[in-house]
Amino acid sequence: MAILIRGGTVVNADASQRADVLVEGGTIKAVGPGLAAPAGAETLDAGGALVMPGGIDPHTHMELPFMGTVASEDFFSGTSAAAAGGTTMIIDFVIPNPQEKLLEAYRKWRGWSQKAATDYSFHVAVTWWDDSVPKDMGTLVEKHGVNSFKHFMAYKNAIMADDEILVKSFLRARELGALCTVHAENGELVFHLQQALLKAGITGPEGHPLSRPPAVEGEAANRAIRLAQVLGVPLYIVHNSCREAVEAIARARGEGQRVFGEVLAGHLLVDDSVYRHQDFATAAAHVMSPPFRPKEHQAALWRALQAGTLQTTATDHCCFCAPQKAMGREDFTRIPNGTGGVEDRMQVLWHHGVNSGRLTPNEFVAATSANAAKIFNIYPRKGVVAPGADADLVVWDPKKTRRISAKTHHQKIDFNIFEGMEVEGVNVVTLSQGKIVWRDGDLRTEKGAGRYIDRPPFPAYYQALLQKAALERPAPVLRDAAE
Ligand code: URQ
Ligand code: ZN
Ligand code: ZN
Repeated sequence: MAILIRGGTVVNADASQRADVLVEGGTIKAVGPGLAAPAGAETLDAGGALVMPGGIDPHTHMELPFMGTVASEDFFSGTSAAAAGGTTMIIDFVIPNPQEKLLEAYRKWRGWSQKAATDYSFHVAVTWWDDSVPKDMGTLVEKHGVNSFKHFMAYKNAIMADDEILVKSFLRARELGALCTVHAENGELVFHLQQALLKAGITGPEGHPLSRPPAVEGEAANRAIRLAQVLGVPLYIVHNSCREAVEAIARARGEGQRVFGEVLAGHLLVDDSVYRHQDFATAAAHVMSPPFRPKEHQAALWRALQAGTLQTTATDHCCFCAPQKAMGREDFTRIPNGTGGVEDRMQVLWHHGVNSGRLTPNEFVAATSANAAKIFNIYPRKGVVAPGADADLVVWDPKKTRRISAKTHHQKIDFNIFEGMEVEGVNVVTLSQGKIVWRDGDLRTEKGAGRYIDRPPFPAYYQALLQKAALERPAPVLRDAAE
């Protein structure tokens, strides 16, 4: 059925305009003033509200098996909670166990995600290497719409990719026209610091940030950037949490290297005092990696988002409830890493980003939707209110308020890292594929309605650019050898 959203202001990453929006059959049919409602169409009066692209969260982990347990949020409840907060698409992660074939892991995750309520896609992690891995990477790109491969530089003795794997995988991704992404923490240093802290008798959650100081993240971010530079591949660094990582990205981008950066809503707003909470459950609930940082890092992250050094925002939504977190009661290295936020991202970023004057509404759309769509090559299907785009939209009331709480959120987790936060500016309606899935507190998502979204490899010009650059200006190490 057609829906005509009347009287709103359409806000895209590039511009805003007073316009009606006509959606039908899951896509946007028309955007413009004074649109006529087709016979039988439902009319939504947006009267003064904003109409924006639905949020895209490029970093979630629904029902992730991790650290001896499984994340409590599943693909249906998580995409439903996301819709309640204005996010209409997630990019989740297939994370093969070492020795697990990438294609088998991909099929397993596709099975789990059948229940998703809104659209989704997958990054695939390269956590080990043998001859099957580059083959499966090729099949995933050529046949399954995967255009991004993740590398955890942390989590030694589990899913950590060492430099050998990084080099082999980055080169294979380049052949395929896929984007390399990294979790940038030096896993060897984390392991050493964890053992030293435990030996010194520090076993509580306060040990978590001590084992992963900003230098551990800054080193890995810079190493990944240099590897990408020498190998001639673009790079996307997930969940940058500290000044050191942002400085590494700013330097590389300033030298013309194609490096993208993501920041989590949590890292922009929550600081490391949470780990010194007397109550184990509260401190443990905030254990995620990289950890929440001292306040000065938040200012650096906001500046980087404003400056365009960081392009996307995400949540790393990876939920574990109190009994699961208690697995690390005697040893902080056993606390499952992860926090929630997929329902709150858009609203906390509007309140602390736009209401504070840090971001314009257009920059908000770029940071919460359009940039992720462009970087992961699904724009303008996603990330814009324009004819032909998927009808994933929010009607946003900048004056409506919400008090965030685990007591009222839709996320399947017994804790909220933004507990008690008052925000002004919320989605009053969310549409997914042209259907109303959220309206004034009424969540109407349907299990299985979500679609898997193919993400094509990057256009040929990407490869041409890379090859041209490599030919014209051999990587430094080759140039030195040539001289
Ligand atoms: O590292 C990640 O991104 C996953 C395993 C979620 N957990 C976390 O602490 N960030
Ligand atoms: Zn990570
Ligand atoms: Zn993650």
